[in-house]
Amino acid sequence: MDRFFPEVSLPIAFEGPGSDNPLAFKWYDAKRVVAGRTMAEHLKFAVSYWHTFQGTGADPFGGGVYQRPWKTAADPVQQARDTMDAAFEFMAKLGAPYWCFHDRDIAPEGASVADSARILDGIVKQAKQLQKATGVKLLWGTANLFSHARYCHGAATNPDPAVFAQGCAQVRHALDATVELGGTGYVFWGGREGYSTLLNTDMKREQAQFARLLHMAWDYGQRIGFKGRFFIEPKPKEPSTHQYDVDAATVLGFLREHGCWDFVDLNIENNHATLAGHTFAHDLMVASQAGKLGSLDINRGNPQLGWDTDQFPTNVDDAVWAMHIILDQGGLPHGGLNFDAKVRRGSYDAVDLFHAHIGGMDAFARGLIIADKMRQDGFRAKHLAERYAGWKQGFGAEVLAGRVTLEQAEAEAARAGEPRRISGREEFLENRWNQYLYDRGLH
Ligand code: XUL
Ligand code: CO
Repeated sequence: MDRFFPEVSLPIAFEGPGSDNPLAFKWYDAKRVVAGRTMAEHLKFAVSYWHTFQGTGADPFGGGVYQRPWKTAADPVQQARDTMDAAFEFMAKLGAPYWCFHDRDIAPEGASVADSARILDGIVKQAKQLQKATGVKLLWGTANLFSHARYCHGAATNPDPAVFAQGCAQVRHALDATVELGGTGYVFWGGREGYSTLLNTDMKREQAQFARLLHMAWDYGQRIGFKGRFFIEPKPKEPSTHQYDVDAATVLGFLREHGCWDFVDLNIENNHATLAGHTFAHDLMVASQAGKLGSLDINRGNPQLGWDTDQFPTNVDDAVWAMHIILDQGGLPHGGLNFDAKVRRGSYDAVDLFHAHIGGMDAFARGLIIADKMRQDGFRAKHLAERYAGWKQGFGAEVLAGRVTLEQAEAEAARAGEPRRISGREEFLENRWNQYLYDRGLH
């Protein structure tokens, strides 16, 4: 298997934090046990097919710049086959346990609905064989309902039911592919499920249409034996001016309103959370506290640019928060850590793809080690327990149990007098946080 990446030999090995080898892991040691499970069990990394193998380096100011050896065949189906071979060669050499795809990343669209389904089925057969040969598994699948011109005004939320039907056809076959390849999740990211102006848009109607698609897809999934979960991936804007799935809290409200609570969890993406004006940790926490954190897209944004830059996750701070929240909720039974990240336009070489993924895997492995240590020490839990101790007994506990009226609370205020001011200790906690990250030599 040295057809597309001859410069890297199989597989990338763990060499530890002292290693200078750029093609070795410094922290990610698949077999190492942390918090009772191996790193491989905690860190279900997934390579995103669209960025890593179909990315061209194009941006709004210029077209593609990469020259990928798997994209030379003139026939689009042959090119798709070569790309699939390249993908599994890369993932096997990297030691990535999972992958994720959109239908149109892996197979080109055909001349008709039936033709597209036939092409996709052929590529899925090839992928299944490659999964078997390499041991790389599918984390989740999805349908691209945003690139084709017909989806300009949305897919499920389109004013034209004929476009809705086209979207359904794609979702059906993408679900078939996900089941065939053993995926444990299926993602709905609403690329153009939003609007540009209220002058031509009925938001309530459009959101009801999207809910119908979810119900129809879940019903179909159950009939074909899909054992995983649906994930909605929130994002506030881009490409739509206003996207309906703004952030975790908005999607949770949508799920409750439209009867989708029981079968849809959330896939939280770092760069989408920051576009919504939150931190990654905020949206992860909102989803997790609702019991709805299903999976993560772990890229990062860029504070200077302010759009969806989808950079590789080298920020250990974000990784610590993510792994802390995941450990607190006991893992991600159906989801994992999808990169959804692309190398920069100027990172032309295939070896840059290795550097990018190795760095991301190491950042999250470090995040796991540090979060585990914080949790063992009770760093956050102890502070929270102390801070909210007043609500555990006496007046606080009575209020929460619903046994106190507004007048009784007033009587308590009069009795107890002016409360003592209690510091939130924010700077102290930030210093401690940095000690865990930088000073304690955690290996
Ligand atoms: C786009 C994005 C998508 C989804 C899957 O911003 O994040 O790639 O992850 O459709
Ligand atoms: Co994403």
